[in-house]
Amino acid sequence: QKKTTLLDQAAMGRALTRIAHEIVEKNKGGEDLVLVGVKTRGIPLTKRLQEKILQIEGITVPTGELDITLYRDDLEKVTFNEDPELKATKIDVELKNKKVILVDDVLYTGRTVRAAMDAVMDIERPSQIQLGVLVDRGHRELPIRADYVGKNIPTSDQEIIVVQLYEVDEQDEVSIYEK
Ligand code: 3GP
Ligand code: 5GP
Ligand code: MG
Repeated sequence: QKKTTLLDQAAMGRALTRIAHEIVEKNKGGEDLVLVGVKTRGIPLTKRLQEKILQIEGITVPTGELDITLYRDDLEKVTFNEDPELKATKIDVELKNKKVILVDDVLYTGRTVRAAMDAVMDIERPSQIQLGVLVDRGHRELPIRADYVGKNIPTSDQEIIVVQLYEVDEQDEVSIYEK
């Protein structure tokens, strides 16, 4: 059941605007960037960042998609050593000598990001891979960290973060639930 709203529409918008500024600052404009979204909700997030970077810098950063899914039939079940698998890729731009920014809604164990990095490396070797997430909920099982974070939300194993984006869920909201 729901506990609290952590980001409303306005706060989510501000967090993404800040991340877009951080991306262009760190990458000195963003000419050689590619934004790659991870499956469902990472994809609308890449489109929103693309639009914000266009407003800030006047350039359209190309985007791509990865479908990486953990075959967890029950998300509530405690799972160990399960690695997510790459199901599909849609990246129509050259990645060679580009800086790839992976984008996902939630960073948790880091296993999805590890699989995403493998998938990108299998396509072509970019000059750099960076990571942006809307929410970092902690509990890493791999030495992975995000370069851009919308909000750090320390969670217990009993809690899940529900991310709703209007492109998918008809509203923008991040909230915390108790299992
Ligand atoms: P997403 O496809 O937008 O990332 O995994 C399917 C959906 O379930 C995900 O949406 C994610 O938001 C949601 N979800 C909630 N809790 C979990 C979790 O603990 N693990 C995974 N893999 N997904 C979760
Ligand atoms: P990881 O692979 O880091 O354990 O989990 C990251 C992936 O699982 C992300 O794609 C994210 O969507 C999903 N995920 C993990 N935990 C949560 C959570 O609490 N809430 C949501 N919405 N997604 C989660
Ligand atoms: Mg996700």
